[in-house]
Amino acid sequence: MYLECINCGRKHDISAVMNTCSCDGLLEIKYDLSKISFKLEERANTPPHVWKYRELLPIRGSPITLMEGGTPLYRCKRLGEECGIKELYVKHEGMNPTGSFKDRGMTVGVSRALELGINTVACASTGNTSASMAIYAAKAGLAALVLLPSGYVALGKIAQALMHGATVLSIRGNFDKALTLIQKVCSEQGFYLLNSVNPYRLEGQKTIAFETVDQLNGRSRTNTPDRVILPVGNAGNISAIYKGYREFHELGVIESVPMMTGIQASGSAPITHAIETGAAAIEPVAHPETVATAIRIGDPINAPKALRAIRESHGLATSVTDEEILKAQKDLARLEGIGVEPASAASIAGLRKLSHAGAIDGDEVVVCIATGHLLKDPETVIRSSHPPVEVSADLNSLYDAIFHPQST
Ligand code: AN7
Repeated sequence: MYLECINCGRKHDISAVMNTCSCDGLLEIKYDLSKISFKLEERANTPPHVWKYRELLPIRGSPITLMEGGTPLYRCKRLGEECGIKELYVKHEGMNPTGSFKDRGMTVGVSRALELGINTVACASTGNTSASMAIYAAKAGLAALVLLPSGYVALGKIAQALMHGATVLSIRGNFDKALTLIQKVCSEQGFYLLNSVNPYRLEGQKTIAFETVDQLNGRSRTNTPDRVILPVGNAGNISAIYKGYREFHELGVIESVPMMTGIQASGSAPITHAIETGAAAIEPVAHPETVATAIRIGDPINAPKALRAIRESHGLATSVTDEEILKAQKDLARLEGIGVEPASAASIAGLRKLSHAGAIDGDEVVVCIATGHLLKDPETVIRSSHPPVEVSADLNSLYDAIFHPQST
């Protein structure tokens, strides 16, 4: 194993504690795949979870694990019909221990912090990263420091970070500002940074690709989706999932790599903008805004990796409005019984938009990644729903409310 810069190609020893190259480029963990044999059939009886794929992960000792991964891949017929897609699946990452995909990255990242003997882990977060880091730090006995953008983090996520014992600070500024600050604090204090600029995080998250292949195997006409659609914020997950598919491709487990398709909220869509204009690099959005606070990010740190993932895989990017996001959240909930937070619903809103525009073929096997659970953000649901009707505790009033709702 070694670290390789995606910008200048320089290789660094795996023991180096660094998140970016001396040229400032992003780093990627590389394996000698010619020495690794991986056959799905050989472990058909092992249920999917992150550490099922451990020879493709960068931790050799026992990891800090809370049984992350192994999330359901649901076939969604009703929603598929509505979106014009014959074979649509949703991978519900909200079924992880803290209710988001971040757990896959944190089991690897916190295990790495322990290997290095660092006793404080830290991150900036729109919420889910902080919740996830807090549970793994708790399990590992490490101190956790979290910086949140004040006023823009969903309630459930803050509750998790607090309950699991992290030091939680809200800054008067947005996520991009918080990330710049925490990077400085980590480099000055020797804390271990667990944002997705850390390549160990992405190694855990790439198992979404491995599991999807595992779960489609024998169930669909192909073990590889034609297209993967997911919300993009700091752009780590799309980069990680693409890396996972490329590794499986190189190992001969799959025959093709899916078209990586990123969806952003229209108020914070620098990656979509770069894809649409063909620009080599993103132009940061100074004041990102969206109801999907998880992806309220204007200057995604993994943009170079994400742009490469989308372009190399002949994928797409688009942006969706808050209204489209909230409608998709409701549709997924009511047509399929899958409850997700707004950011996750962006993938469905993007699918619908691209499909209706004719950019996605109805015969493609499509997998949408539902990145976080509905209960992360109950306040947005309450704001967009009619409140429960209060009735007197007697049968007549109850029947009145059930059969003549307008009179109550
Ligand atoms: C539900 O928690 O950035 O593109 O600090 O929570 O890999 O950043 C969350 C991101 C999508 C975007 N869906 O993933 C954080 C944070 C949900 C998320 C994303 C996030 P990336």
